[in-house]
Amino acid sequence: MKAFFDLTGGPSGKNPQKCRKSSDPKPEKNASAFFNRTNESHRKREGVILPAFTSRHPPDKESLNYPESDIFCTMPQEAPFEQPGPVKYCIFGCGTNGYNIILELAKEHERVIVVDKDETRVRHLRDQKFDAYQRDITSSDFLLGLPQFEIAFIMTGDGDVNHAAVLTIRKRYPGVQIVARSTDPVNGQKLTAAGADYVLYPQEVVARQAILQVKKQHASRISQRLFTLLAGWEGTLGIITHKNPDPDAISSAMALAEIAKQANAKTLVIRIFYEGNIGHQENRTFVNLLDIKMEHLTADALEKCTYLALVDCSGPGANNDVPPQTKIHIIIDHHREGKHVATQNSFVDIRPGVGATASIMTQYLQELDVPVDKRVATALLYGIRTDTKEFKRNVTPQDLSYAGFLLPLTDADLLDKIMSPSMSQETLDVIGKAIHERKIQSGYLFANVGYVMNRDALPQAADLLITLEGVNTALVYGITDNAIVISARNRDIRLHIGNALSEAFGDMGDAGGHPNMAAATLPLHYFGKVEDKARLLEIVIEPVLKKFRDLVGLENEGKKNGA
Ligand SMILES: [Mn+2]
Repeated sequence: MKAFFDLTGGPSGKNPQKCRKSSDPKPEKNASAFFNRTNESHRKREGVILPAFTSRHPPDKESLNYPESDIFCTMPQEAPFEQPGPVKYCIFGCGTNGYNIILELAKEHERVIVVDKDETRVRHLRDQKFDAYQRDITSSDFLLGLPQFEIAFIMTGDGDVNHAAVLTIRKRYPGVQIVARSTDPVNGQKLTAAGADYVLYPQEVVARQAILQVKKQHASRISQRLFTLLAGWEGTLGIITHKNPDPDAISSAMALAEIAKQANAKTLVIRIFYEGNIGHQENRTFVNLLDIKMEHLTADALEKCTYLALVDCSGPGANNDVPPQTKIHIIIDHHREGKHVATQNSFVDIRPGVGATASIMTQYLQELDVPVDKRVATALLYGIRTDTKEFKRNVTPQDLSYAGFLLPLTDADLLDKIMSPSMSQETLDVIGKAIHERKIQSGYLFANVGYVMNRDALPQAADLLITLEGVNTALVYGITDNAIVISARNRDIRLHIGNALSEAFGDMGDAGGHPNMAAATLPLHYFGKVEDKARLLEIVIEPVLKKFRDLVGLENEGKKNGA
């Protein structure tokens, strides 16, 4: 379990930003202002701007597929007819790629002019009523006589030719948006340096499109599989979250329950289970406000379930106390270090690339067209936000797109209430005690908070103490009914606090985390039977912490200083 995130409560409630806050508007490009003015004067003169390409003869595609690198150098001819008003798009190089762009734009009734070096090709284009010009785009004056455009596609198959064209266009029209076709990454860099706004790799576009489509299809298939599976079940489905569940786990369980209800309202009873506790006040507020029915997982309850599903953890025993050999029917998760046991006929969907299980669950809801009520949408959005640290950690475009799908379905007031929960008396006491009891040695802060009912106060105390001047690493520790709990924060880049805790305490219990935040839970049975908890902490904590001090070199330093 070393690889898991802060075991003492996951994301700490550090005033998350309001999600409805939109980003600042982007400054407009100066080009549009320039072209708008031109538009106006044209409109005044010509009255109406005719839509381009409303009726076209089917073009003869074959005749246009000439090699793109032959460069003709004849005198530029004028276009056969003039179109009123400014031209929006200009396509330079009309091989297969350029030609397809023209066709796509024509479908959207966009105004397009075409420039190519090949006389025959230009003639064919004109025959199809395209506004085509013959130019050698490597010459410095190829823009002469061309109507103005706002967007340039430079599409020849020759990287150097495209590079020369980008330079010329950028020099003449600083505000024009330039899309340039690249032949290889080095050429791509040259095009960007020359002023291309967007560099296009046709091979990459094909690959990306193919993968996107396949993934879409796959998502729809597995969603159907899950639905069919649930529809055929009879009995009780137990949905189990990971230990001390966070909003990602809880909201994912809710979403799976919704899907199960939709698939099978008649013969399937759905129960949601958790272990540990829901301690962090934000998480408690979350469960209370959203009225989520969750039960403590017991061996008895486990036995009563006909089917078991795990969400936000990758298998029995992975951050949950489900016995490792238990048959699990559904596993949906996004953790990297999953060690799931593949069992026959079970449904496993683990996507380590995705920022939150809630994102995966949102996709299921979307794919299956399951109605998403306000509670579920609010929970899922909150789950995605907390698991991605407000869209800052492990976030993928999918997470953002699912968050975007959920946003209009959520209850903004509810979200507000969840995110600004009141602090419990105990948390305040623990923080107070941590401040009072702090001891600092060479940038390390240690704070003993004694007995705590709720371990989630610890990371909050550590979050606060790490901000203290002169402190690089903060360890806050205390004792609960069954374990010694340590929460650590670190901002010394030379130290990986997760690895340090794992190394010092890994053999006594669960310990580990990230370079900057980590936690340890050391079960009391490891230290033998002692009745008085506070006394036990006193007895064991010094030898326990000594292991850490030795590891980071604090113990020797103490001796040196003492000597
Ligand atoms: Mn998660």
